[in-house]
Amino acid sequence: MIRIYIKVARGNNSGIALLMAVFVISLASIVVMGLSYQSRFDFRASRAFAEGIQADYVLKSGLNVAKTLIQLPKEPDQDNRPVTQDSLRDMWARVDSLGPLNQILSGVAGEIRIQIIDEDSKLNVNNIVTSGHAAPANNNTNNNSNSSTGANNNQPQQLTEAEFWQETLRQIFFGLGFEAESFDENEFRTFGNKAYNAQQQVAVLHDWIDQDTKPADDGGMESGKTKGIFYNRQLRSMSEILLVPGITLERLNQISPFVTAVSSKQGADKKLNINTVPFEVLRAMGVPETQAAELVQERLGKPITQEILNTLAQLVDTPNNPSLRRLFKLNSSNFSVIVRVKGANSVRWLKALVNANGLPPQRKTKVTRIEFF
Ligand SMILES: [Ca+2]
Repeated sequence: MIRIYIKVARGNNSGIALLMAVFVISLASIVVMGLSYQSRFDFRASRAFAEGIQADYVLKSGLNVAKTLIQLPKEPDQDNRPVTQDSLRDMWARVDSLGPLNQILSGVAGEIRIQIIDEDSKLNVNNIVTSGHAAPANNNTNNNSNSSTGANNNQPQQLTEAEFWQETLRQIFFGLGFEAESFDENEFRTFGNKAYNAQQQVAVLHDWIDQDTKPADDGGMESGKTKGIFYNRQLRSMSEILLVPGITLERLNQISPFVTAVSSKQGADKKLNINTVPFEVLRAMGVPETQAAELVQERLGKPITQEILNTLAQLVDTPNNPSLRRLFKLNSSNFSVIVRVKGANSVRWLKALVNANGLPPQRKTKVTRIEFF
């Protein structure tokens, strides 16, 4: 038995050599595969890096194109009369509908798109607070609840501008169907996982912005317990609105076509541009539906002028609201610019706030905020 065993063992020597050869070849293959993976990875990393550098420059070029579009003189109206107002007929408003802009910014790998949004077409949420202070404690509850119907008040009390904007914001939230909601505490949707109804949401926004630390009228919730949650200053961007209790990501998306957040330091203007303001905001401001629809239709052909605005104000001004003439203007001074570059491996974004001063062709623009994504 022993002899047989040795024989078998001796006979296996050549087998070991074969096994060794297979092992060495496998090892070499693994090393080669590893090296080729590493080199492919390095190649991709360097390509992504180069693309990133290029994209940054293209994004900045896109921003310059956008600034030029905002400064461009306007096309004459349908009666061939000169136009100075900023309206949705302008090139800046239509640039997104043209599709990718690779013809303008040629020689770039990837697809470039630009979108310019007039921030002065929207209600600036900072308007709901009087110059950073708490609103005067007027007994205006009756006026507020009746202002949408505008009836049954013998002596209508004139709303302050801040109160008027509070009521407008309430109407916008109400129109979007804001109701009180509670979310599961593991969802982390907003502070306290509670969303508020239209009236309370406006009060909580007021709490966040106003300088005092007392709860605002009509459902505010600021107290000693909420220290650090309310910044007690003006909101500076739409992303910042997410910090306000009750505002979930979904609600932010819902309000962003109608609401903006530009602080006084960033050049905020309380007035809205009547040539770009959305139908929904006109309605929330108390403009009757028929007039709002006519206005939106008419301004497509020729922009609203001061003369038309004065006539409109005579038609729709109500005694307890500040005059429409004081709330509207004909040009815009704040524009959001969004530039997107879609490369082979990545998509890069730029979002900027551009402040425009003066009327074209002498208009000057200045970037007051810039973010890269
Ligand atoms: Ca406060």
